[in-house]
Amino acid sequence: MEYDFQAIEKKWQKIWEEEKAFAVDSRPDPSRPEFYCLEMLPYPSGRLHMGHVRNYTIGDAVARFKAARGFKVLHPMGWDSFGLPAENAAIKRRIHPRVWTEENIVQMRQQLHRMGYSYDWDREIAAHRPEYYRWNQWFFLKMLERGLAYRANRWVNWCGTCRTVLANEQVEGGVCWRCETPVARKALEQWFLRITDYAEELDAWLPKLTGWSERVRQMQKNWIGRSDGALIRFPVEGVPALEPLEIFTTRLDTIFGATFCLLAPEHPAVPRIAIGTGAEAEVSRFVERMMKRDVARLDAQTDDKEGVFTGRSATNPYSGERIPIWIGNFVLMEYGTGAIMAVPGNDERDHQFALQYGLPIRPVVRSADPSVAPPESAAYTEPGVVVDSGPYSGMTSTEAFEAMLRTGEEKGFARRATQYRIRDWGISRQRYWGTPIPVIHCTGCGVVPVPERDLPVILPDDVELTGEGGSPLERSPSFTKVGCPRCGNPARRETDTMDTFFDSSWYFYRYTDPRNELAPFEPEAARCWLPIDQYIGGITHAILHLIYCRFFTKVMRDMGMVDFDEPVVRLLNQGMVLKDGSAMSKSKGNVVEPDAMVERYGADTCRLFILFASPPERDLEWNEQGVEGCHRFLERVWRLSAPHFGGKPPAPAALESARSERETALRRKTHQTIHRVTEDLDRRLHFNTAIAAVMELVNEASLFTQAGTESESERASLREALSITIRLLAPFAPHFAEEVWERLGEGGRLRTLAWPAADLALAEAPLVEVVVQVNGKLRGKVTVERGTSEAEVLDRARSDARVQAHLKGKTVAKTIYVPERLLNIVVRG
Ligand code: ANZ
Ligand code: ZN
Repeated sequence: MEYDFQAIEKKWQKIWEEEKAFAVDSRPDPSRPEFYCLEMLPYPSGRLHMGHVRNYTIGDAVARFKAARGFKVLHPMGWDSFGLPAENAAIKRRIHPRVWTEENIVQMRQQLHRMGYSYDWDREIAAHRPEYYRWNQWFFLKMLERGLAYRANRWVNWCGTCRTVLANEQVEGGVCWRCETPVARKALEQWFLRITDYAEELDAWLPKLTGWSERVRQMQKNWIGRSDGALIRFPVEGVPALEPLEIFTTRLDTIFGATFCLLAPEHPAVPRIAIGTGAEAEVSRFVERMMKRDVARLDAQTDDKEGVFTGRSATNPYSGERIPIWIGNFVLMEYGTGAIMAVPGNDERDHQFALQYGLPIRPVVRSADPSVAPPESAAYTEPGVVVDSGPYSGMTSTEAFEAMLRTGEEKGFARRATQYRIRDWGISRQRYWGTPIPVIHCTGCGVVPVPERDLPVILPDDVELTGEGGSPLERSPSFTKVGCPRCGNPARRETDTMDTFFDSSWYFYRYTDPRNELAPFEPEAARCWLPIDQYIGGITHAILHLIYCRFFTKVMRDMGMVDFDEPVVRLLNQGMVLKDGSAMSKSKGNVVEPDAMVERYGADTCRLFILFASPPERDLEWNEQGVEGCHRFLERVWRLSAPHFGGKPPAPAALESARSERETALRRKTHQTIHRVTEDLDRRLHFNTAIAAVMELVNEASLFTQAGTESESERASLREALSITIRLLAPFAPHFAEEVWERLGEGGRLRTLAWPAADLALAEAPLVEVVVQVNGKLRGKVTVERGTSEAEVLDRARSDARVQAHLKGKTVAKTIYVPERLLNIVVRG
């Protein structure tokens, strides 16, 4: 009897489908607590890759394990189906994005099906369908009402190849994240979401996300970039119409060392400041040149320092000193106030700038340790002791900061301020394949929201996609021409569509109530399932997606839609799948196709290999020998079980009479394995060690089988080992497990059976082996009962002949005892 994995996998997939095995309702069930297990939904490219397979295999093992542990598990799947690739395919192959996307979904659903994942397919959603994206539009309108969505003319990052605006997050090292074209800047009216309103809370909650890795929390912390400092006003000389220059600093303690001020090239004072100084021409040439850079240089550290003098001076409100105002390339308009005081003696960038233009350098903070000399040709950037700073001299940096702030607050030119590096989220895309932003532009009324009853604003079909310039929707008169909902006059529809990160910011709420036509979801349904108990996805989403969905949840909470603060309790970021040491990619030619692997070895083998080969957070090296090894393991379990197929399970009473040494040993191993696997899955999701434990049990069961079974109780102990093996394998190799289970005649579906419980009394090893050393060298071993005292172990050790030989004629100075492991006897003489 062969292990015919293809027939078996088909059979069980069909049964699960017919039995709607993984469908759940949202009615609370006191006997089964809810567990929401979620994997990040894929973009339907048309082909599942190994990264997906790993992500979803981990999720499926969690879902199946939790279900067996008595939870009612929500485990849904859907499609992040709006976005650029569909549009690019349309341009290249003249196929409508909808058709292309739907075809891809059919294919990928089929591939997921073949893997045997336990999804509740009745809850499937797809972002590009009007019944989904109408709720994107609804959320947008709610945010508009609450002042969280707004329009602004902003410098945006523009990718000339993709012909679209890029979010800062989509610019990587100055180039487009997708096509690597250098990013240019462009001024455009854009829609923004005021995520900065939540910056403080998004930051403050990070330490409470204890089910997230430190790494992801740190990445989010850096992205949010909270910075505590002060805003100081410097009056500008000679231009009475100009407001005092406000600067943001985290180092108020250094203000006596400010030898010039710097403005960002985009600073609003720049166009006027140089008027009448003679510096106008040079300033405007410089600014023009600067405007050609991309917007997203959040890390300007590496830029060469460049600047120009404006011809004007400002007054340091603390020292009364007049200092020149320059414009500098490394000052960002997007951060703080876009203006800084430069302290070249204590800030490295300012130091380089001062050297370049011969500006004075005056350190005002030194090390608190007087023997540490100030650096020769660099800034002393640490906090320390303040010097040459009038009444503040001699204070520590912290004391000086606080004292200066108090003075400045009293005199009205300083205030405490916190800045965040995170920017408002630009959601406008000049693209076709996305959610239309539901507003109408009317010459009389301005921006008018589409009334809720008119949702969804349907994406029109009659749009020619050429890949040339501008927004495709602009070219669809049937779409753009519309009556103003307020005054009825002819008006024009907004043609921007939404960033697809909008779609994925709340999709996991929709799964709880996917067919609701009156609301994005029923609060009851969301309350039943959310927050997500276990979320699994790639580390690439550590920042964007995972900040946006936290933001959405907080907005929904403030709208009264949910009553919790954070959407994800436990987060697992699985590692990558590598081949020959690098990520699988078409260009490297090292792609392993899931379909081919499933064809050759079966889904269960692939799943088992993926879970066994590496702990989930680590990278996994694809290795076909490893896959074969897993396949042979399943075959071995099959062969071990086959003689029991069709037989009758032994009566449980037979187990109770188990007496012989080998029976006890096997039963101990069986229950130890239950215990280990359960702990590994419950606590750490370490499938690899769990599977290794099952493999050990299978070894023992093989040896036991080889030696033959004589009594009824021996046969019962072996059957126990086998049936436990099958049950423990079920989350990893579910088709295989169900099939063997059925053939063993155990009755019922494995999937509906509770997880086995370890009998801890049986699992306990009654005897332990203690290594005995004399002066650190191995001299013997003694077998003692658990819990034996140190004195008794020493006694037993002394009675061992080899140990005795080494103790002869010496005195025991002391003993070091590691309970149940090791006894080291230290002797003298
Ligand atoms: C004077 C000073 C002296 C500063 C010193 C630092 C060290 P973080 O911690 O990142 O918030 N800064 C403020 N706005 C800026 C902008 N728009 N573009 C570039 N730099 C800007 O950094 C805050 C510090 O970065 C501020 O404190 C300011 O320089 C600079 F020894 O003020 B500091
Ligand atoms: Zn109007």
